[in-house]
Amino acid sequence: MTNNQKLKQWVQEWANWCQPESVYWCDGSEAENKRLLDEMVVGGMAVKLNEAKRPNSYYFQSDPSDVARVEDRTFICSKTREEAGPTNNWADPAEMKKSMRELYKSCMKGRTMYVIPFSMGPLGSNIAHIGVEITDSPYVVVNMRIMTRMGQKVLDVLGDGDFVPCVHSVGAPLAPGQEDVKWPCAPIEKKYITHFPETHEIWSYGSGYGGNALLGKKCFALRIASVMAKEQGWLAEHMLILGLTNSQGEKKYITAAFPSACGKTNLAMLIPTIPGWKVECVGDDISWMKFGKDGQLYAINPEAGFFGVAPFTSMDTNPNAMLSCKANTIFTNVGLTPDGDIWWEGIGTECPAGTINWKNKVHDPASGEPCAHPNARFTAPAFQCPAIDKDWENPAGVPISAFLFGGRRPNTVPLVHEATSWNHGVFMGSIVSSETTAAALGQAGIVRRDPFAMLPFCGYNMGDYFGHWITVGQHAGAKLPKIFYVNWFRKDENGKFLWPGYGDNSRVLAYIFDRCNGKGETVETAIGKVPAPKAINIDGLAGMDQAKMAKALEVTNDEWKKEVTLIDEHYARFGNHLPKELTAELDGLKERLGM
Ligand code: SAT
Ligand code: MN
Repeated sequence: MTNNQKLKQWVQEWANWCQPESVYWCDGSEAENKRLLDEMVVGGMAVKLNEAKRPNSYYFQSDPSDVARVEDRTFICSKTREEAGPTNNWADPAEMKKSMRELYKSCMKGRTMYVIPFSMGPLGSNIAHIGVEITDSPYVVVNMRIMTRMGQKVLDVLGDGDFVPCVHSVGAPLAPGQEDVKWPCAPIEKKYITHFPETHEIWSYGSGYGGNALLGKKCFALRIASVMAKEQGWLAEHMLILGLTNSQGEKKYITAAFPSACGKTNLAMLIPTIPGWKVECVGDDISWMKFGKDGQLYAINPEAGFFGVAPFTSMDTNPNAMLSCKANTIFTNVGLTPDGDIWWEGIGTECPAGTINWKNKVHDPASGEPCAHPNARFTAPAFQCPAIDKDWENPAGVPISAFLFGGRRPNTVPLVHEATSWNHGVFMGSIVSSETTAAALGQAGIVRRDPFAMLPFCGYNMGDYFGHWITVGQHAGAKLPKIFYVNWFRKDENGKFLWPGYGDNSRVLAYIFDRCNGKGETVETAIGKVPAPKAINIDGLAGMDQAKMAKALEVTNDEWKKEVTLIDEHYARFGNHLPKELTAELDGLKERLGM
């Protein structure tokens, strides 16, 4: 319970408006969790998995229309369109609130309104922040319990302090006697994921899925937090955090930002192939960073669980992720085997006959339809990861030595290169890109910019966000992390990957570690420092030789001249919001390329 008057009043007002059957304050206890899950099993929304195979774990199938974040229904409602910038959907805050209020009117009829107090980050950490989500979805409650610290203990820390109010409804009121469906949600044209940067509010309507509904994640920890970070002088980033220990036992922490489908979760939980080295996971998706008194940047993982893509996760590709979800896990839109366990494409075993697909039909491998939806997810507690770092919940955070940016590029971008200055590193972050691979995603071979991997997650004008990064570099007494750009996905002239990736990425991490200690030989190029020949350890790496390494590390001025044309186009979007420091970096690159 709480004496926070602002919170009580806010809950009361929304209860009056949404007209739920009852209001329930979540305490976060095991008993409460069990009760909600049991109720969903009885109601036909969830299946309890085989206790012997997958203890305390549950299976959900979403509505086929509600399977992923909906970026074209996501809005940044700042006062002006310019504040939202060229990369966000904008709507006028007053108008958006007016039309959404109509949608919310009586929208919880026949349902319970749950109040979820949650902390993003370890309770009481001075880098953490508290939010409260009201929702009519018990699925959201049980997921938020894994993904955040949640319940009474959060109210105790909150006291009468401030919180980020998050309003959520699946938008499916029940008339008296009306039977509920398995996955209530609203049609796409009624879905809204909206953010109000001036007032740090989040309103979400119509979807029950992932980042649309678990409002602590992308909505708060990235979109609203990026706004707070700019106001308050810190960083809220779409970055994994890993601890890297060398064979002498020395440890450094690194964060890394990649667009989707670049193996972020795999890198965060990597098992090194170089003897004696160790990678431990602090987080796989989001990093909040603040300067300590010593001038170091300290990072926390604001989340408490992994909301991971299931398909193609296996004991081969990511055993730590597989072991993280061996119990106490919620699975959404994967396959359900006849013996009450889960299955998905690429899990590493044959699909048992009679497995039910995510659309609740018996899976027919001959049909060409996948058994699991490509965006099927597991929600697993982070502490269950065998490679979890001992300091992953340290309220002080972990000190960051290096930032990595990267993307999926079959050409142009070398395996690793290093920024020559902070501003140069910000330039690297601002041009992060991936080349589209699947024709299904539109045209293949198109370079898409995803600056800092924040394109769908920056809560304000992206040009001003670049400016914030420049400002961070000017922090008095800062001991700034070194900045690197990696590309695991470069291909040779026959379309074969030049670098094996996965556990062998530890070889690149080891080089970066050495660079942070002032070791590791480099060669200057137009785009920054690349490793000298033999600076990356390829001992025992089958199929690799110095000639192939040279290809992986090659910087070709002709390719970069083409790239610069693309960067010019990309930068043009930001108009006078583009920091002059970045224009200067691009001019410097052009000059070095002889343009
Ligand atoms: O659905 S989430 O936003 O939580 C996951 C993702 O899309 O990256
Ligand atoms: Mn993400």
